[in-house]
Amino acid sequence: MMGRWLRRMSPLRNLALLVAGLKIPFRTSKYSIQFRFILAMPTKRESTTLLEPVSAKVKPPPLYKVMLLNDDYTPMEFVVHVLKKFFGIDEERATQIMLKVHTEGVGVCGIYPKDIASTKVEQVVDFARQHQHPLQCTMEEV
Ligand code: TYC
Repeated sequence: MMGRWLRRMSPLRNLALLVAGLKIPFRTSKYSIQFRFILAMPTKRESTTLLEPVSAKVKPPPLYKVMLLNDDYTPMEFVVHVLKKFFGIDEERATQIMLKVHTEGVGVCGIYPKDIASTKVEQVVDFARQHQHPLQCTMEEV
């Protein structure tokens, strides 16, 4: 009996709650409306969930190291040029990395988010092929 009355009154009740939540400041000529949170007992027809807990677990994006591989044909000067042009490395550091690759077989040029790393790999391989060098560049998650 009371439940049916409450349900029938529901739109009115919601309006009353909304008006109760309005705030009209005195000193301005124009009205501004602010909505406050209203704690209300939900009726049967309304959703009972007002606020849901939100998961705040946000992982940083995975990083990838971009590497050069050694081969017997690509000129040393070309590798140094690639390191300077695509990875912003200065001459001295580029020479060190090139020699590391030459002696150890592999060396890291930089560490980037996935899409940047794959763009670097593509740019280096394209550039090497344009100059007919077999230089290999690859990436691997850190
Ligand atoms: N090994 C090459 C040479 O002797 C030089 C080289 C260095 C090639 C690094 C590739 O990633 C490389 N000319």
